[in-house]
Amino acid sequence: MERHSRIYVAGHRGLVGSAIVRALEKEGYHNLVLRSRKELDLRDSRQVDHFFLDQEIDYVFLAAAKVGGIAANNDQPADFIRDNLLIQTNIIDAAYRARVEKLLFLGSTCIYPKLAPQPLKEEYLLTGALEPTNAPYAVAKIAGITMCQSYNRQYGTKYISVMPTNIYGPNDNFDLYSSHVLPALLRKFHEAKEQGSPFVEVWGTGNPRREFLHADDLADACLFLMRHYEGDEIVNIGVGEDIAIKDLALLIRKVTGYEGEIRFNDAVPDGTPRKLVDVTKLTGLGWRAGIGLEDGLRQVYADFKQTFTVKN
Ligand code: GFB
Repeated sequence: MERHSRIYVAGHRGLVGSAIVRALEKEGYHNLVLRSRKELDLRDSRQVDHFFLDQEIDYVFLAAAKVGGIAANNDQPADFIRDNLLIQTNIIDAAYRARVEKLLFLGSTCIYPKLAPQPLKEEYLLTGALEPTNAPYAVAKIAGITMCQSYNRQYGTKYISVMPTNIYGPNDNFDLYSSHVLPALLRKFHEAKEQGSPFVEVWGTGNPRREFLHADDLADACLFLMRHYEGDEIVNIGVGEDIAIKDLALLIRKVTGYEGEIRFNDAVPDGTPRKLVDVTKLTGLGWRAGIGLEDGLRQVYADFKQTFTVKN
């Protein structure tokens, strides 16, 4: 990637896309092409084709997706599989026809089998049954990976696919129904402290383990891989350490300064018991995460307190 390359970041207002834009701008890439959802509906193939033929894009970071936490995934399976298949298919195909130089596709660690051995190695893809709460999302992401590999094989494109673990950071979704666990708990503990509530409800048993990577680290890894990796094989992006949800809740209680009780609601599903990625391949290529969880949480909490307002 040259400093003047035309770089399209799909999904630039989201948690991941906005972090990629920050990282690109910080490193002097000044020819970014960005379109809001209103300006370009990525689910519409005609709009996407026209955009690519018109814009002469050199590089694509495909961070646009319909995403959500366990409840949203579980309740809206059709929306998750349809929107993600449409968005990624339209972009991957239009990018090929517009002769884009290179494309980076963002997947997710939920593509791995529910009960795969831990840590999750890249080769475990398609070796077992998926976690049912997010299988439609995972199947769409697996289709995206296979599309990238197939276009490389048949058309000689340079498409790479990366599998980030659970991401957190600025511009996250803090809606209590559709968000992921970390922003949900930050908001719940913050509001419980403000309102003097005696307890905070944490979904599930608290036993599942998750790995959390700051979006700025993820963006840095994406730029690194865009510049230094070429190949069909997927690459995990993570920190190599995980934490039980119950310990995450304790850490967030500490960061927010809340002193009340934590109650677990095991009527809500736990989802996958554990999702820790093996980052051997990525560290072998020369990249390592730099932001520790507690530091990252403090930073996101400070940002949340300044910027968050309840809509409606
Ligand atoms: O982050 P999360 O929604 O998604 O939930 P997944 C992780 C764990 O935290 C689950 C528990 O065991 C939840 O039950 N949890 C506890 C909570 N309290 C809360 C809460 O207040 N809100 C939420 N959301 N969870 C998603 C997938 O799986 O992860 C997506 O559905 C995607 O497809 C994404 O892969 C990264 O980690 O279970």
